[in-house]
Amino acid sequence: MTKPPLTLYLAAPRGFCAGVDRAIKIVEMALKKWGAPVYVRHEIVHNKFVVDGLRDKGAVFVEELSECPDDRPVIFSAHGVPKSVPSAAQARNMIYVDATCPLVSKVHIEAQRHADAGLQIIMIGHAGHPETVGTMGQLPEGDVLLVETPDDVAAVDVRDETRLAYVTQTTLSVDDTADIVAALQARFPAIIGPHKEDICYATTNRQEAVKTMAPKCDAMLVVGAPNSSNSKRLVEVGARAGCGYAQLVQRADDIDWRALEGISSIGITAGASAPEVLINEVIDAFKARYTVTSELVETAQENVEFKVPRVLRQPA
Ligand code: 10G
Ligand code: SF4
Repeated sequence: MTKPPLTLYLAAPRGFCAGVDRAIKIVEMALKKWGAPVYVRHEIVHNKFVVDGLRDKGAVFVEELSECPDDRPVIFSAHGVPKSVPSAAQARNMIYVDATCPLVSKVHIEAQRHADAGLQIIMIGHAGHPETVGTMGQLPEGDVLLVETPDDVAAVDVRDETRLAYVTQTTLSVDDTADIVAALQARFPAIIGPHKEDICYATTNRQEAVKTMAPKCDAMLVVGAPNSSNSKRLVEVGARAGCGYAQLVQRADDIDWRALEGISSIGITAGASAPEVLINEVIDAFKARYTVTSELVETAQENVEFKVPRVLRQPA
């Protein structure tokens, strides 16, 4: 049987960002330096394949520091942690390595700096997401106000309208965040913030590539996990940019071939925590069913790299 033709658009940039790359390296190097088991507080990045692979090498994933023994090293995930977490590790004399992405740490420092200047902070983020919990946890409980939508901005109850600053999660939708920032600036003209928001280069670039790719595609797949905020935003961005079918898949097994019947083009991208091997698996699944012509949709080139912490660069 001859295979039907299919144009496969591949977004670039896609997949691993510099913060994810560094966080995974930190766990691998910690395992080499200290041997197994090394504990990791929260999924190092939101990807089951990555987590399972590290577990096989001896990493033990837990949600809370209280689940770790005192005498084994612990790593904090790339999403960041409240200040109380390293403090508790210190109090227990534990060896810990913070794999928080430097771009998230930058937001933590920003929040602290605003608070030191006497400003009350409003965070734009998703309630309960570990990055939001970590950033809000840089300051005492209740000090940081959270808004998720422009409606939340209308309802927020601030201490002093003239002494406010905002910070954001790094993986939000660029467009939705612009609306929330505009609502904040309209209600609180004196509010201080970053140049635009704290959304990182990787989030911005992946969303931009999807915006360019989506209108060309009959359908679009985002390789990523259901708990991956940045991956879910890519699905939304694709749908909003005009792609009639945009779906998150963890790997090739998740593809709903029925839903794709009759397509002549497919767009593929991946969230910042999805490894390239899973993207290739998805591409190969299309190649098995279609005569594929591939086209790269490249809207930016990335060359960001972050160093691992010094403790891992030194011999044990
Ligand atoms: O997109 P989220 O924040 O859910 O995380 P992820 O692990 O899927 O991707 C990498 C992004 C971070 C580590 C948060 S800055
Ligand atoms: Fe860092 Fe951005 Fe990657 Fe988050 S998504 S780990 S902020 S580079």
